[in-house]
Amino acid sequence: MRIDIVTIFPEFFSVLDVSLLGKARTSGLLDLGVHDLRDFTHDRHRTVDDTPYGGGAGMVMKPEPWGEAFDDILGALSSGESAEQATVIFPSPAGERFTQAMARELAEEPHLVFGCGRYEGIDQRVIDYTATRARVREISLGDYVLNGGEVAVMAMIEAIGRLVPGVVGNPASLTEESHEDGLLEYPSYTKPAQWRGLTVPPVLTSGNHGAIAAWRHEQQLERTRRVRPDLLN
Ligand code: 6GU
Repeated sequence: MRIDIVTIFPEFFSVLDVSLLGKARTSGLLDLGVHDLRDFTHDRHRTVDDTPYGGGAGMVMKPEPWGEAFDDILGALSSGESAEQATVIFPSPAGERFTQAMARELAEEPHLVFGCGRYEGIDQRVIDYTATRARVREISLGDYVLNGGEVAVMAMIEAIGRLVPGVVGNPASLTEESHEDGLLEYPSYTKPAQWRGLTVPPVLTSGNHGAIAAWRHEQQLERTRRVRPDLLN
């Protein structure tokens, strides 16, 4: 999978060098390009924002640098790929809600491009124009506001990247996670069996695999009812 990120904070994404995603990059499973939006400006101050038409608080990101950045990324596609095969994602608290199902869907895509907005947002024409060249989605992490899209994109890339075949060594560990079956995960335990006066639930050391599976499912239901009843309808 090819991933391009456009941002005014490219150094933010250096953490993608480490851990599982870092390994996936080294092995070629993930091909990541981070682009500095300011490299597509032409003025001395490398300006990326301006005051909003119609007035109001804050600044809006100017369309021209975004246009040039996407021309560069979508115009220089590898042989065989056309711009329509790219999915451009704009992280935004005004977008559709990011879910595990969406992560699974996006993990199938050959090319994702993330446009990280800052300030009060990006000039709407950037989104409208890009939608004439590629599939565009505006996606939100949840109902709260971040200063910019960078942290949200990091979360999305981690959720999507781990679902790309080969990135996670043991595929079984992907299906036994919270949200994969619509329920929260059951609690986990390891050795020692006794720790600070707390014991491991006896069923887990019983060797009875049917009883263990039943107990884990009951724990999933109980936890989900208690903290996320909205998942149960
Ligand atoms: Cl994707 N971006 C920003 N700026 N804030 C958010 C968000 C995204 N998701 C939740 N809050």
